[in-house]
Amino acid sequence: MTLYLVRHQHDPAHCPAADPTMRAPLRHHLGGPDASPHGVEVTAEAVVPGEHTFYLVVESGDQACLRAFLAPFAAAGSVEVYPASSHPTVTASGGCGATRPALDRPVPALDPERACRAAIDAGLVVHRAHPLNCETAIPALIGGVVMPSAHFYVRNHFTVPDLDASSWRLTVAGLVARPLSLGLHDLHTMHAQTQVVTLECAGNGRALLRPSVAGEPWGLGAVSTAEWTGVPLTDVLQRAGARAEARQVLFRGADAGRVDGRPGTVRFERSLPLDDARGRGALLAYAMNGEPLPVQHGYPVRLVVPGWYGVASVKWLTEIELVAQAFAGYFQADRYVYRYDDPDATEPVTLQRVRALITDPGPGQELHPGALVVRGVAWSGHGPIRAVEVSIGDGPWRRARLLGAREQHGWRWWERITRCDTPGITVIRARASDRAGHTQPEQPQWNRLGYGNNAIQEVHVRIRHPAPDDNPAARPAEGVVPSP
Ligand SMILES: Nc1nc2c(c(=O)[nH]1)N[C@H]1C(S)=C(S)[C@@H](COP(=O)(O)O)O[C@H]1N2
Ligand SMILES: [Mo]
Repeated sequence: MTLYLVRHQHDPAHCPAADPTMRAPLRHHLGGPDASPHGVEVTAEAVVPGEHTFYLVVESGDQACLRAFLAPFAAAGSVEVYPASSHPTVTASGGCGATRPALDRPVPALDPERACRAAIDAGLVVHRAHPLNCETAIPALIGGVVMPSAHFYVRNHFTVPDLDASSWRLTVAGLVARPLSLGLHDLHTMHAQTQVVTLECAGNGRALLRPSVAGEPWGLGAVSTAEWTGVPLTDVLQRAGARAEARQVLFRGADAGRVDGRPGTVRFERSLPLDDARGRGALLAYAMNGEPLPVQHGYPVRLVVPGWYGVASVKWLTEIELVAQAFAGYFQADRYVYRYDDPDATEPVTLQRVRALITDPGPGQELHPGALVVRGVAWSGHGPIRAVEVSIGDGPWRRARLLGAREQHGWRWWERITRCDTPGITVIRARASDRAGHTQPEQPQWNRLGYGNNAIQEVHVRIRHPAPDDNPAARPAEGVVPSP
């Protein structure tokens, strides 16, 4: 569906709204069931009184349908149709005057406009429309262990490929005994596994770093959890048979484009050491929450590497290649490395650092004094969560209760029921530790590209003054203005 703005004007001497023979049919045409057979949805309409001008905001699958729908207006006067964008889409794209980045499209791409509008409609926080990048609104994380796929954050480097599953192939080549070319049907007939896995972008929390760094300005919502179904990667590697010289497994997505500092067009490619490719429970996933993968999450097949930052989980996977040397592609060597002030001290971005997120209460929320429930999620790529502790108003750290099933690679829900009676601004903090012995730092470990910020989160809330009836001692004396 495309958004259109329509302007209709007519001769004041022949105002259809004043004509008893036209009034009712027109009203019926606009408000009644007439619009849907034309594939047109009227989302807003307004008349400028006295100007004989009428505006419509409509969505339509194509302009011919829209023109057919507008025929009665064309008969009564002029009709102008403008393809339009919603305000958030334009803002996310860099404004009205912004030129769309010229992205190479080696394969058919999802309409960026539509993808962006669908993300906005789903309540995602869109940081960029081209390529589409959006984070989950923190309140949308609240709920079950997994979350609806529509609320899952989206991180893209290039335009989203719109692949045809019937012709899609996954090739397994390089240092293998038996090169493979697998179709989706081949994967469906292999042994399937389902796992709950939390994906987090390595840049999650980047916007909170000081001094600030360039890159997508993620708040704390570039993390989500889904139930993924697919074929264990190790089964496919076994079928192909790694040769003795093979050290790394390279994964190539169908998406490509231009990047800083490298000539020509670059594919989205990432490698894993062979041991990690075999031993971490990685999946060639074709389903997310029991449905085929949504296009923006890698349809028809993506890699899911549990415990690793999301960059390892290559979407729109088309090629697997076994190689003897460390891979030094753009997304492996130029990006997704921790660069500190010392240029020699660089490290690759690998496992998710331990972190707790407070989903409730939200920042700036006003609360009544008394019982206070703090809840959220916690995860670590290094192992299961050992404990989550909560501190209220700079008070001591107190254990939260870990809730629900312990998924091997999914986040854990936690909750602490406590009290807070002191009116005013109060800081709530939560800190997680994992069974591998890691815990969260007070301050982020700043790095040039802004990865892995797992500093302890702070949420400031306002505790209201108790109502005078609750506590007569708190009642302000006559003539005294209570402090705000
Ligand atoms: N082919 C391809 N795979 C990709 C990416 C990409 O841009 N292209 N982005 C990666 C990054 S950085 C992250 S955080 C995850 C995001 O997955 P999601 O969009 O399903 O949340 O996909 C990874 N896989
Ligand atoms: Mo990412």
